[in-house]
Amino acid sequence: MNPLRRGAFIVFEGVDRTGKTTQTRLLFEWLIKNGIKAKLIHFPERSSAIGQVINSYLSNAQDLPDEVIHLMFSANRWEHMKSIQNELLAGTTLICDRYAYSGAAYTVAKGLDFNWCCAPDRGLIKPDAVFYLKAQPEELISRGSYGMERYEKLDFQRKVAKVFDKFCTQESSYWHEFDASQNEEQLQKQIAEKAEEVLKLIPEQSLEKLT
Ligand code: Z5A
Ligand code: MG
Repeated sequence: MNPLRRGAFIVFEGVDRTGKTTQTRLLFEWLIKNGIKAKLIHFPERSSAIGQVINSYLSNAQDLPDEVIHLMFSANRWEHMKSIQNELLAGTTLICDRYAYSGAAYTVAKGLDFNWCCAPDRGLIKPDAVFYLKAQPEELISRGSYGMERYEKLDFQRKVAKVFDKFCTQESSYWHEFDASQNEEQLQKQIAEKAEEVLKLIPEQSLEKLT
């Protein structure tokens, strides 16, 4: 591979249980099998000091004002920005399980202003592509009952879905929607095809920032 060629930054988004973690892993394995240098990352990244606060908030061990936890999710992305940039420039394709769009979607669903929610993430590295796994939250119930984490309630997930839909319409140049109600293999095949298209375009694209 051309050493000057940077890696692609591909983000997966969608409500709970749409299969993001499953599909990021399958895409990662497909890339490696096809000789592409790749790495899996995810947000929240729970191991840092900020990540541990997020973890205790999500597991209901700690309460925080909505604004504070929102800023912590964003700070958790910012603390990994330098390493993300370095990896991409070194030619590693990053497959990322949730990103800034989850940040906005979950806080807007609580009733906070959309623009206020997007503001702290402005300046983060913009993904080359967002793969939006979409299914009605009702359909996803069959994948097991909701767990104990804070946001795992149907009416809340419906509100979150509306914000993802808004992003998908607004950012249509790099958002790609997939029907998450399909089986894992069908979905993986479509995702791999789209990833191949995205990877072909990378040499022509410099890294951009979220605005
Ligand atoms: N959050 C936030 O508020 N602000 C932010 O800035 C960020 C996140 C970044 C934790 O996220 C919470 O943080 C999340 C949003 C909030 N809260 N909620 N809700 P997380 O990413 O750690 O959440 P998670 O615990 O990994 O769940 P998930 O991501 O929602 O699930 P998923 O990754 O989309 O699904 P999965 O784990 O791949 O699959 C779920 C199950 O379905 C599993 O049993 C699979 O075997 C099955 N599955 C997967 N695919 C299929 C298909 N195609 N058919 C049938 N069954 C399937
Ligand atoms: Mg997941």
